[in-house]
Amino acid sequence: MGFQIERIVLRQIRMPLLHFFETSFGRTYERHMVLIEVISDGISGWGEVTAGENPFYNEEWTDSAWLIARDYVAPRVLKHTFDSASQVADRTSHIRGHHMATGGVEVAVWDLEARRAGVPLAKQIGGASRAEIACGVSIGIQESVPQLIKKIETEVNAGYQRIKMKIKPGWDIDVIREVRKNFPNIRLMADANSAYTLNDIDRLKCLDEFNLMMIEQPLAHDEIIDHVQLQAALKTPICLDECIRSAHQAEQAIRMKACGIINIKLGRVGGFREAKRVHDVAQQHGIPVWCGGMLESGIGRAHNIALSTLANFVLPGDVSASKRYWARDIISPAVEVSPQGTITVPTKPGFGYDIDHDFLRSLIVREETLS
Ligand code: OSB
Ligand code: MG
Repeated sequence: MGFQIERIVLRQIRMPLLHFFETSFGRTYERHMVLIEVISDGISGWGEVTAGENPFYNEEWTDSAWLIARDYVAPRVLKHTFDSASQVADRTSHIRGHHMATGGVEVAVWDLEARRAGVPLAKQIGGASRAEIACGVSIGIQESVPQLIKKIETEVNAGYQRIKMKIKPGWDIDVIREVRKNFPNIRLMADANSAYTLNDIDRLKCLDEFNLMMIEQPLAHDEIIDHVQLQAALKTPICLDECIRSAHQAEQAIRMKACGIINIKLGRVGGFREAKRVHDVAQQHGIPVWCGGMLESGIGRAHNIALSTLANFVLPGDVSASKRYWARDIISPAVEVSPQGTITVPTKPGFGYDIDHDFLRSLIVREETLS
């Protein structure tokens, strides 16, 4: 049965992080995220735009996402009759880039569809292949090596199944060597967020000795071919993050042997429809995937949990407990991780957590209703 979206509410919220998060492209102290509520027949679906505060991870940021969602996505989605949420992406496929803004609306409609059907979002997207998902953590660049060692120890003791550390030129070989000395057997990986070029090939080859599970996005954010050359020179598998914005690019990267693993982020590929396609193409080629994170609030986190239940999400993702980021999350209960490093997939309809509306209201920076 078809449905129409009668109203879309955009809300920008501000959430200070408990600890700053530093990558090769900069530090984040607080998040400004755009939340999307889509309403049909008195039922609401919720989504989160995963863009950062600045156009440094990709071209999007909070303000661009607000404008794209308001002026280009909402008019194409409002009052249109959809037979299924998988059709939403077609309405915005003429927009170049801005996948996080379009994806924020798309995932909200999937949540709405799941609630209308009375089923968990994980089931609605064709996942639910597992009742719990495996969790890793992403640890930012720290002020000192001892501080990094301490953080890793905390997370290993909490049960997380793999540790990802951020690297950049000058915070790489010597730091990883120190980490390996302290933790010889943990599942460890490094994420460069595009901080290197092919001129650094010898430096990157040095990382082979540390038995890393993978090196994530070492080279330019839009450069698949250079990764082919680097992968041929490395024993460690390359995992692509920034480079993979569509299933087509995933297939090209895999066929060219630019990577052995793919990190799938809902926002980066524009929502569940394309994320499922990336997942499927990787699965057909025997390439494992895992779910990346963008320092999401509980709403984006819940969507990531649902995504992680697709069958080929066989590696621990960057989906971790709410309390690692926030003094208080906007969902209830907060996302919790077991001592075995797993999150139990919720079984309620939709994304499966309650929204703490009073708390959410207190975080709002701006709000606009479109109908
Ligand atoms: O490259 O995976 C990344 C955070 C912001 C931007 C890019 C990335 C990240 C993370 C954090 O690694 C993942 C998380 O804990 O949400
Ligand atoms: Mg990354």
